[in-house]
Amino acid sequence: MADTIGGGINEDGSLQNTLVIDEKYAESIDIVGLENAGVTELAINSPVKDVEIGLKGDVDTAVAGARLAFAEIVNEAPAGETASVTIAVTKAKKLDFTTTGEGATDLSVPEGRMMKPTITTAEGDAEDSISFGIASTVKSADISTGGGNDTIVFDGRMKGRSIISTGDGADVIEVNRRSGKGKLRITDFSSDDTLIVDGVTITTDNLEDAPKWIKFGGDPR
Ligand SMILES: [Ca+2]
Repeated sequence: MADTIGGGINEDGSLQNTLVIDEKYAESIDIVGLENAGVTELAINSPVKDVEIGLKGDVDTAVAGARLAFAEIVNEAPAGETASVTIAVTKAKKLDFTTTGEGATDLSVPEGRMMKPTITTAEGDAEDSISFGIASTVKSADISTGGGNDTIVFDGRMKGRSIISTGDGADVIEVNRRSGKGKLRITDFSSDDTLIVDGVTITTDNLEDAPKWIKFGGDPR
């Protein structure tokens, strides 16, 4: 059995962000509406598997606390809206973020370990922002941001091999690898895109200036 919990009700009666969790985990998550800040905070008190969060794009969501495994976050926001979510848990294993509609994504991971996440934002022209902060560790991420001018920032520790595809648009990828020996592959880096590594701007005109641990083009494996 699973419980469906609304993050709240809008003035027009529509349901805000929804949370679906197996009822055996119901006591593991506190849902705190931070009214003044306009944020729904999910406080994870003990490790939770298989939580599903549906983002409608109307209320920002913050997930904080203990470990998450196989969490599914679905951006259901309509075109023109942005689903904003901050994930600051100790460790998130195999997070699956997908966008079903045309809404934009603003995903921030300021801290904690993000292990093998798959993040897929809108295929269309939504302008997405994905950032991993200085207190975060990202290992072997698979990120695809589709059309639109997207921004992806890595400021923390990097491990494993991450693969990103930024699609059409003028995309900006900023990498300030704080520690770790993680590798990065950008599958579709084009003349519209900009890569900034430790303050050095790299375009298709000076790919040779990129560090060796950043590769371009399709995955040869
Ligand atoms: Ca793009």
